Amino acid sequence: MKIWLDEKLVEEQDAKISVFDHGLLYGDGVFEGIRFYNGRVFRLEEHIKRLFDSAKAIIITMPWTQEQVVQFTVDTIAANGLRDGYVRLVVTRGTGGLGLNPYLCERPSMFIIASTISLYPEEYYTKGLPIITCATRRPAPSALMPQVKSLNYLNNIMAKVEAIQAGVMEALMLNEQGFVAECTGDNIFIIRDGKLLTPPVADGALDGVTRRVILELADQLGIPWAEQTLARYDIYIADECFLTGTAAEVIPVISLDRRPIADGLPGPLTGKFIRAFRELANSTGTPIV
Ligand code: PXG
Repeated sequence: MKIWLDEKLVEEQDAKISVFDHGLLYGDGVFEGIRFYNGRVFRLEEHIKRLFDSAKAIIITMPWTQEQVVQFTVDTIAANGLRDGYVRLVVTRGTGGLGLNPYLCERPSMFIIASTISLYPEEYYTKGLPIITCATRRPAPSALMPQVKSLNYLNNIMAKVEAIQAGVMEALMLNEQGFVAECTGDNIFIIRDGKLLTPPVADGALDGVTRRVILELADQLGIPWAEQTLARYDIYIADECFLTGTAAEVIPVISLDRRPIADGLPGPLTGKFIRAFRELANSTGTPIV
């Protein structure tokens, strides 16, 4: 496997970063996960823009342009001869001393891994996913901005552990006020009386690229939608529920806290979104050349 590291492609065994890198020492950095389908990278420019926005928000000055990073990403996928898969970009603060001060790190590091990812077994896409509410809350936006896709995922990992210990694969995370934020690596949607609802980003969700795609598809399919603060109650009484994310794609949720959502089967509009998403993902994107 060939990895992009800083300015060039290197073999996997040579893709190493310093133990003094602040990405490792402090989780000081940002990342992106992007999928490619059928020889095209899905929403590549949008993901790279979010990477730059995340970097800017934590005062990392990118030494590359967005156009360059788009090209590096495509080059890394092409160098590995892949047409379908997942690409991870990581930007760290770079190497510095022991001590938090980011200004003592000289230059950010970036590496790009082109591989594959599978978050949930295939059967869950047809049968649907049971989820639980976890006790671990999303950090307040005043503590960690939810829009920043940072290397600080301990909060989400602890939530994921709660899910696994409860015997399911995903957990619903609430914000400090007790309203629905998102899941550990996915945004959440419900359908109620024919209307699509998702919490606003300000309630503690990442501004997901897949989330934006779903809202665009809702417009195309003529399904009304709104960003609305949701409580667990709204999910318990929903007609349908699904999660979205680059890794998860679109996946039906069939129960929350062992309470079936509607009749406990994936809903018809969810199926429509899954099909529309797959069609779009397989037919659009930046060509890998
Ligand atoms: N919320 C969180 C906290 C995320 O980390 C999403 C929502 C969905 O955003 P996108 O833009 O992907 O639609 C994410 C994205 C992984 C993995 O390794 C997680 C994500 C993306 C790729 C891989 O579990 N999370």
